[in-house]
Amino acid sequence: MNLRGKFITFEGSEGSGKSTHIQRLVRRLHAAGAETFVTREPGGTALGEEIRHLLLHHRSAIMSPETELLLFAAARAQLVREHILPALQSGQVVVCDRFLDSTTVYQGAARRLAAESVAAINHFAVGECRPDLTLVLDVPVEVSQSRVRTRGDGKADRIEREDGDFFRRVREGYLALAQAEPHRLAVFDSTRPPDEVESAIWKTLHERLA
Ligand code: T5A
Repeated sequence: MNLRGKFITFEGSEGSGKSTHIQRLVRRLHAAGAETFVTREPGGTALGEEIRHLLLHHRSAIMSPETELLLFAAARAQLVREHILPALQSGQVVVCDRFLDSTTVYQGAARRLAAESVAAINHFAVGECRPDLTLVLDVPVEVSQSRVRTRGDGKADRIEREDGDFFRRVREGYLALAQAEPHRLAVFDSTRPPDEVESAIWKTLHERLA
């Protein structure tokens, strides 16, 4: 399988298993001889990590949805130009923990900002830089919340403090996106044992990107 210059993103609610499966996928990619560049959103650059802090841990909980949208877009615009495009051009496989679809779902479906405005800002931020494959890890809201609670640090960030209805809209938003773009997005039941999900992801990579 030649994955040179492919762009793979992971999406899903909090605690859905993105970090877990990124680590597992990268191990398999290295074993298969691929060079990888692994990053996350928001963040991945010095500037982006500062924006991440503002978004998730700013001492004031008050932030308008419009401000939130623009801050996520600003972090992403930097990450794309500083790291993602150069890595793709050099033939690395780029694996990113969240990308454009997070904004479509969290700021669009869940915060209910107008879909056209979200799409326009998304386009301005990344241009034509789009994932080749997006792996959506799906878990019910109750599972997501219980995994976040037992994660260890005991502290919920600004977005994790939203209520169950917000996260139901997040989940539905991802499932609707996957229906709208079935060629790019693949959904995995992430309540299944991690080994099983890992094998299903690897099989999908072969089927979609070989
Ligand atoms: N956001 C982000 C927006 O609103 N708009 C945007 O445009 C962007 C980019 C980012 C926040 O910002 C929002 C979304 C988020 O609220 P984050 O910290 O990057 O926050 O993302 P989180 O989703 O919160 O990351 P988490 O680390 O909480 O979740 P993961 O990475 O999905 O989950 P993971 O792998 O750490 O697993 C959580 C726990 O579940 C277990 C793991 O062992 C771990 O303990 N687990 C399983 N248990 C049983 N079975 C399985 N199959 C399991 N898989 C994992």
